[in-house]
Amino acid sequence: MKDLLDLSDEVARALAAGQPVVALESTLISHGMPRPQNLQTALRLEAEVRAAGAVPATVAVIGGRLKAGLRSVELEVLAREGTGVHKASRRDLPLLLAAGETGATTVAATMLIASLAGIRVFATGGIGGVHRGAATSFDISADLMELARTPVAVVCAGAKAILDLKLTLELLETHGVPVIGYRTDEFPAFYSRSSGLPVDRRLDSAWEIARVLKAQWLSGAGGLQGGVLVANPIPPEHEIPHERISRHIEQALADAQELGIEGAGVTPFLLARVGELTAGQSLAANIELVLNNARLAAEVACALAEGP
Ligand code: PSU
Ligand code: MN
Repeated sequence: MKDLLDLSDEVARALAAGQPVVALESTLISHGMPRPQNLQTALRLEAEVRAAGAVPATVAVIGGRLKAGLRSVELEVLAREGTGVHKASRRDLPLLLAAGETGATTVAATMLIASLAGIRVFATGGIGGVHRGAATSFDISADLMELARTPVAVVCAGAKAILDLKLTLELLETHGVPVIGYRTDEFPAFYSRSSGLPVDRRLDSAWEIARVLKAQWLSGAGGLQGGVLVANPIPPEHEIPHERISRHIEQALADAQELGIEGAGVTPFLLARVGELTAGQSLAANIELVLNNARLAAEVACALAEGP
């Protein structure tokens, strides 16, 4: 698949020189946020990574090529087309490549492409997980299976309460994915800092996180292959407390069910609906938490690049 991968010049140079690089996903641009905040956020994310001393590599599939590091016109296309471009998870990649099509990559597909490129650290907003009612719907995000198999650290603000967070953590444990809480003992719930559910280990510095990544991939353990989840709570000043957001989430879930929304459409629908119901407050929180994740990811990438 490496033959199908294009790195931007900047990303290629940084990787060759062993400099820190942070992957960014593109589904959050096309399917996760409305215009015009989506493009603004994509650009701010890249700036945030640079300000922290790393090189950003936004990932997507453009015209049947895997890309790490997008040109601004490519970012603009994803932002403008929105849900008109494919939402590309692992299973979609061969289909888009064969057809020469364009797709915005989810956490799963971004991890896979980052790993092919040799990028070890990736910042997103929230990961996909086990949906509520998965016992009958079987709706479990491919993000979890990718975390099980692909050696990339994913910095996120936890997972949204549109999901079943307890089952999401159960499945991560089953698949051997360590869950680190950055300056927290609790797995954060995206808009809210707490979920009442514990992380596997609290760590208070990027340096300590980098040490776990080295242990995971390089240690005497022979190199474990999977990913690591780094959960970074939304900054307190931008948090929407659980009591305030939960009724909107319940409403959005009920609407999705009534409209019969299924499969890959579920997460984008719920995000957009919660955005409407909170009159944009959830979007503002979403933007702040993803910027916060880009900063931490860049710090971790810098610590990782510093060697032993
Ligand atoms: N969660 C968010 N915002 C997002 C997504 C998840 O808060 O934009 C996107 C990510 O790209 C994630 C995908 O990988 O949704 C998960 O989709 P699904 O549940 O269909 O696997
Ligand atoms: Mn799904």
